[in-house]
Amino acid sequence: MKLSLNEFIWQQRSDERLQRVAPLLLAIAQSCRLIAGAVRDAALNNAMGAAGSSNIQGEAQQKLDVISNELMMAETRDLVRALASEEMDEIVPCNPDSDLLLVYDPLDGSSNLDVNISVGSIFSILATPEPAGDLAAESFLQNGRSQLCAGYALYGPATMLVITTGHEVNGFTFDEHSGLFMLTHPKLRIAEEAKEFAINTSNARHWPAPIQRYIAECQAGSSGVRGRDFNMRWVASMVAEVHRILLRGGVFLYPQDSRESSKNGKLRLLYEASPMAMLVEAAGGAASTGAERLLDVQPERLHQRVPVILGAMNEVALIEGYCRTAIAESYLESNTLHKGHALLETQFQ
Ligand code: AHM
Ligand code: MG
Repeated sequence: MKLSLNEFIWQQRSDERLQRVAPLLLAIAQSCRLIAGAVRDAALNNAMGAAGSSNIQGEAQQKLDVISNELMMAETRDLVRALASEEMDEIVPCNPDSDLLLVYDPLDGSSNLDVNISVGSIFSILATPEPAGDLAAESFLQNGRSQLCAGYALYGPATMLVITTGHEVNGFTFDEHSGLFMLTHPKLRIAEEAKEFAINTSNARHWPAPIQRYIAECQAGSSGVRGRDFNMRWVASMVAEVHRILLRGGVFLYPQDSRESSKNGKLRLLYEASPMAMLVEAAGGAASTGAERLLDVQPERLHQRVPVILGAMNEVALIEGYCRTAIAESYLESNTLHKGHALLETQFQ
């Protein structure tokens, strides 16, 4: 017999983090259920297309971005001290009695909406650093190791909720008949070796040399140094890519590149990279910027971007090795401490 999310939480009484976030997690699950419905029925409800507004990064918001953001906020605001979202410039103060913070991307991959390809929601739950009183955006600037719980909902052929509190990753499938999320994918694990890589190769000419080297070696397959063939996938929905990696392995890269607009990559640290890194590590994989473990990155701004390399442990280690070799070579060439640090910060951060 499959457990519902409620029953699972009840069964995991010794997981203190899970118990602490349980009411909020159930509210997030409810909002994901509502977002799934909004996505499914959007064309019927005149909810497709641009909202006519843009977010803090200047990206055009879709109507569904705005709807999803409001659904997540409405369901969770009584249970958190404050929340922050990809779709809102500033944090939103909520219940002063709560000791939890929620940061989320309500609808990731929304450029895929018009073509009916999988999208998702990503969330991260943090503890408030201050026991009481007002909060500032700085309260959210905690590294990924501080997350109490992270997860995503995938709106694909089935709606799924995948969560972790750090020690294992569990996947729940939404059952339309009962209206419950049921545990269908317990204890997901990522194989150490990978047969698939995912990266937007249209950016190849802008990538740093270590990323170009790694992808060229994968593409060379059995006739190159890797001695075996790799497959490639790119959905352009991070939730769908991470979900595939949790289920059948592989590696995902969204590196920084040489263009000013992408010098820290595309993905945002607090509500995209950090929660996915927590999930991937809890499933036995690894997540890195190329220069350091993703969960160690100290956020400086709410909406900051970060390079992302995540998935199979051995592949991530190999890419990190290439990045470190390049950093060391540049450092030796430059012959000055200053340039070495600058390279570390700008090229591989
Ligand atoms: P979004 O938050 O504006 O949807 O952007 C994030 C998405 C990720 O889901 C995905 O990995 C990436 O952008 C796809 O980027 P690209 O357009 O380069 O394919
Ligand atoms: Mg996003």
